[in-house]
Amino acid sequence: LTQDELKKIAAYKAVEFVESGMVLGLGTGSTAKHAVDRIGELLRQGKLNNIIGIPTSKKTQEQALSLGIPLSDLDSHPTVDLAIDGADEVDPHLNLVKGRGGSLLREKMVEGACKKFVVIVDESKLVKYLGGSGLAMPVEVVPFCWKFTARKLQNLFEDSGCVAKLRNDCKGEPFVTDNGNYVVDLYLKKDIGDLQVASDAILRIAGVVEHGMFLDMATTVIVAGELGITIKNK
Ligand code: DER
Repeated sequence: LTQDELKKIAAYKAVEFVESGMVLGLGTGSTAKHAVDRIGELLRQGKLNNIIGIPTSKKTQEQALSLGIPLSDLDSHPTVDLAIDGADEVDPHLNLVKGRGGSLLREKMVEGACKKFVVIVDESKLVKYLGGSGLAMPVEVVPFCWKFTARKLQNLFEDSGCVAKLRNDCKGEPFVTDNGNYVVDLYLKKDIGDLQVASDAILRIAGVVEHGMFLDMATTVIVAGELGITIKNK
């Protein structure tokens, strides 16, 4: 099975949790895309109805619009019944790294407002500790003096061999989020220790808007692997 087939299997399994009449948080990324497609298909087939989608990015908003999924926002629906989204990393306690797609702020707002947050991943996303994949730990920062903020972030985790890099787009320009901010990616060589302490320290830096660690937020993680599907509950 290809990685995308595994992503699709996890996504379709998550959509089984969707009931008619729900307000749904619609995730962002290649795995969540399959879930949004599936929801659109079930609506079209009449197997689901009265769904309201709360998109976590402009990209997902466009996808949902093209599928005819009725949309709204957190101002109109401050409580969300169920959110389905992917993740970049999942640790054994179901803590997540998200945001390599750049949507972490809106994702964290929507997923923080939901009763159930179902995460969908292929098995490659499982890590022993967050940052363990050696891939980016995203932090959304204001563009104003981003170098100053990036240096503070790098110094915060210097004991973990942290390198902070501004994320650029394909044209070599700074990547700009849906909210008009930049993303500084942290590359860690070692475990950063207590995640809540790390999270609080990051958010104390004035230029930081939000970070990609989603701690104690997932209620269920659906993992699709070569040997089948595993469902982990909080
Ligand atoms: O950017 C994000 O938060 C995405 O949800 C990411 O974490 C997962 O993206 P993927 O499903 O394309 O791997």
